[in-house]
Amino acid sequence: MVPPKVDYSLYLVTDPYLVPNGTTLEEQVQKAIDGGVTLVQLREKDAETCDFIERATAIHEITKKAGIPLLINDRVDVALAIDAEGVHIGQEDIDVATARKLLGPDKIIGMSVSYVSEAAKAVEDGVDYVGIGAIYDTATKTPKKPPIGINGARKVLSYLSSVSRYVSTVAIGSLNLKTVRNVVHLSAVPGRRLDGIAVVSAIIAAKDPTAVSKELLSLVRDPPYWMSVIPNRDVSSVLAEVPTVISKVRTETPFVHNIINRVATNFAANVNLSIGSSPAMSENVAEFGDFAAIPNSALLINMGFGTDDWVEKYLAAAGAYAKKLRPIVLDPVAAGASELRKGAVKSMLNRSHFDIIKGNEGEIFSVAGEASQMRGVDSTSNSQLQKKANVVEALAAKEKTIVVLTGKEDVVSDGMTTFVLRNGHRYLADITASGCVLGSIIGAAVAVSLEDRFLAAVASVLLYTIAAERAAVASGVRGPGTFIAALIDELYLLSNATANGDVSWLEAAKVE
Ligand code: 3NM
Ligand code: MG
Repeated sequence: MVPPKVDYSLYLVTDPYLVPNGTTLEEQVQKAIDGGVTLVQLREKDAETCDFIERATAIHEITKKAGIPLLINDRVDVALAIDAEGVHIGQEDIDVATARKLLGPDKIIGMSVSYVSEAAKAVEDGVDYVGIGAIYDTATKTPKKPPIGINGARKVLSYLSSVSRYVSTVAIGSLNLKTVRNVVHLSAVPGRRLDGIAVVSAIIAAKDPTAVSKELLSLVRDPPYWMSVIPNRDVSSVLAEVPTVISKVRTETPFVHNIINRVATNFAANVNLSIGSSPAMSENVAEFGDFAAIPNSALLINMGFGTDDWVEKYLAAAGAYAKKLRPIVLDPVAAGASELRKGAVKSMLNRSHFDIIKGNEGEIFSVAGEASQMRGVDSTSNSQLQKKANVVEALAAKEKTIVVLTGKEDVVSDGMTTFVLRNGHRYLADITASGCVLGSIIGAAVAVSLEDRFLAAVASVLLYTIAAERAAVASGVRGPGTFIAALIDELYLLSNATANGDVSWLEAAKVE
């Protein structure tokens, strides 16, 4: 007999201690099932065997009526006693072979894994699914290992995609309304994604388990806007749309919330104004939610200053914008320069999605976990450029983002299409914060072009680098100081010209 295909989308794991006062575990489970839970695991760490069996019988009545499987945590004997559909076992519990012998071939056996090595063993032992975690620290269970983050889940999925037998997967550990979307969709690798999520407190402790379950299920099933990439793009069709984005910035006045270092603040605000966008420079968590609720808003996180609470602050801001489905640009300033910065970038990528990541070669290579090729090498040789393009494209695909690598040549990729842009001027390297303010322009552009973030990135880079070329030869420009003023002027002039239908400046674009 072929076992029925199990739906792992929303897997409820129970905990008797987290049930709110005035209700029962049984009632909470019923309400959760009403909201769409597809699988239940009864987890009773302290119950006497007779009580465990009694409760399992009651819960099994509920799950049978709903037509969904009930698994028992750890206790194969309890599973046998009530003829449950399977068991979930931990790394330190009964071995899979013994469990399989006792339960037979048709029961579901799942196991907790944190690493590829544990997943490999579980696959070899013949489990039906693995619970990958803990993704994040959780108050529900004292962790034996450090949390593995989205990247840890990605590694296990990547391994499982190479295995011939299909082993199902759920992620566990602080999965809730805030974390589920990123964990499920960002962890996906080519040809493989999580089959679902396992949740304890977010459902069991909820006042309204039905509503929470419904919402969690849609977060698991419906891919967010940033999962779609436009295929088959060519240079001329993207270039043709550049003026639209630049005009829209002027006509729609997007709100760009810059969390940016002090060195760049004034320059960035002036640059935002010059192209028609409306800047705000706020680091006060209390107003992030209000800003994110502004239509046409975008957030720029520029990691220029490594202050004590920076990651928490950035993540609070990112969470506020993600909740409103507004775009977030990350500028991982000096990402590889210290252990502090490397760790900060890692935490950010494990906790948030970014719509566009912009940095120079050293920064982008560090974010991608690649050794930078910068020092002592001619980075403009063809093989070096090819390597850069490969790193940018792979990072964009992995993080479901647009990556902009700035330098003598700028490289932009959505993970599928990669452009090399060759405009710009040497003076950009002679002034401070020239990279930072490009982030502010990208913020404005992506705010009005959420459906095409690659275009927003290309339009931003072209506007900025062509403005720099023109500013460098503008009358009165004698060096970096006068160049800054002329750059702001040129951005202003080009933006206005574009909005008035004059796009002749774009003929200078060098894109391939
Ligand atoms: N197992 P919550 S984490 C039961 O890492 C359990 O294997 C974990 O609870 C593992 O959804 C966990 O409330 C608790 O964070 C998850
Ligand atoms: Mg266990």
